[in-house]
Amino acid sequence: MQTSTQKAAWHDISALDYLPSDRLRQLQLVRLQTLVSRVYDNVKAYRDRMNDDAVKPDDIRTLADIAKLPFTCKTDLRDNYPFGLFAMPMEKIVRLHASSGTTGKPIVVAYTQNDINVWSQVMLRSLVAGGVTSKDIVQNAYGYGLFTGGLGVHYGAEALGATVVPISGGNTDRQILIMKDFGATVITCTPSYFLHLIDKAHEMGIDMKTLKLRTGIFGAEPWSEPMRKAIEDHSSIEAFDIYGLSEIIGPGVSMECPVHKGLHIFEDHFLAEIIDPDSGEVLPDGEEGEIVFTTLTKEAFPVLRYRTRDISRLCHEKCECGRTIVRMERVRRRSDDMFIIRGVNVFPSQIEAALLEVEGTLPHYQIILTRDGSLDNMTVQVEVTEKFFTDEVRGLENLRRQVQAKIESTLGLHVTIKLVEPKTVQRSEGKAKRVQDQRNL
Ligand code: DLL
Repeated sequence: MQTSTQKAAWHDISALDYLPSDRLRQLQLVRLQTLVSRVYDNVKAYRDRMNDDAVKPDDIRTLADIAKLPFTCKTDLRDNYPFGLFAMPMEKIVRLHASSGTTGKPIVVAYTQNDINVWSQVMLRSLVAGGVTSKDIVQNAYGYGLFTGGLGVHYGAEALGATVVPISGGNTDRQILIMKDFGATVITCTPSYFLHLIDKAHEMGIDMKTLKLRTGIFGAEPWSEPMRKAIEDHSSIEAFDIYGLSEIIGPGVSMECPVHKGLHIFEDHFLAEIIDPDSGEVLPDGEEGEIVFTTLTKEAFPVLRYRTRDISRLCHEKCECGRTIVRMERVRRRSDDMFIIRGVNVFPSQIEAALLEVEGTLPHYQIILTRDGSLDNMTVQVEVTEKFFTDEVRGLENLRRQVQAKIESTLGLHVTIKLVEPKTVQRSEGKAKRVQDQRNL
């Protein structure tokens, strides 16, 4: 049974989501000033950059003064691989994680015991926002290991007093059996992996709707409203979006509440700005741009104005749920997932949205880019429902034309559509890889 002290503890922690905004701003300013002095004193790379820009810790007098500080980019982290940006000696560091990225060396991130506590707390607040309680059984299918997903969710769920099933990713048949036999009420994994779990359950003759699962906490990759609908239509769960990145802490930077109108950023720990990705200029509230975070409380691996490459916008209006902390719009794309084909900028999310509007398609697709002489070609392989696949050829051809027309009108580009049988597009146990660029650019 949960004791009254534990109960008070999670209520107290979650109360930070409802701080009056003047108190929150005050807290952020004090934390920002402390952080800037600390990185200036302890991390040579930050001190050098600030000296180059002629800015000193004392110049930070208001929150808006953050704009005087230099940005940090992924390349700065790579240049200081592995431990160059740590602000604490190794004896104070209790955990390392790493994110592989697509090219080059991984990014290594570090945590002190205090950082782990902060991480557990923001994850606890995330789970509370998703309606999870100590009575829940959380099947945690995010990967355990250097990836932050598994252990991040694990510690938050334990701090809340929920029962964690640390199953990690993969072994899909076993996931379904455990889900059923243990009576899991919450599933945490990437949204694409959950779609795979739905298919697998179906194959095993198990209807997801008859299980006890009622909540899904999905993140680590972009997903869309049609994907939420597909998930909710095939199970009895309410699907929540959770966002985060290793460089900032891992999962638990922001999380949806039951209103599902954006993700609340735990801004007493992570100060967010939106900038124009080209000029670096800070944009006003409500405008779309690249989201930049400053970690206000991290000890081992603090970051100043980290450029995430994720595109979003901020909304400071109070949410219907009563939380006062700022919301970010769900991340549908990254500025660097964009590919250019025949001079046109394309984001995979545009293709996903267009194809899911056509009835008969499934949210499993892959985009293949090839080059024939000097001409670039784009092929979209998309799975269609069993019903369409067994239908007469005319029906299938009709569907192919509809998908093609939808994508071509969205992008203004010719595209080849290949409709494929259900379960033929490669599934991932973690983040889905949507684009295969075979052009050798
Ligand atoms: O993916 C942390 C995480 C684990 C978040 C579990 C949520 C759940 P990284 O591997 O460092 O960390 O990847 C971070 O993934 O910059 C985004 O581009 C993308 N991403 C993460 N969450 C979302 C989301 C984890 N909810 C990168 N929607 C980020 C869209 C997301 N993209």
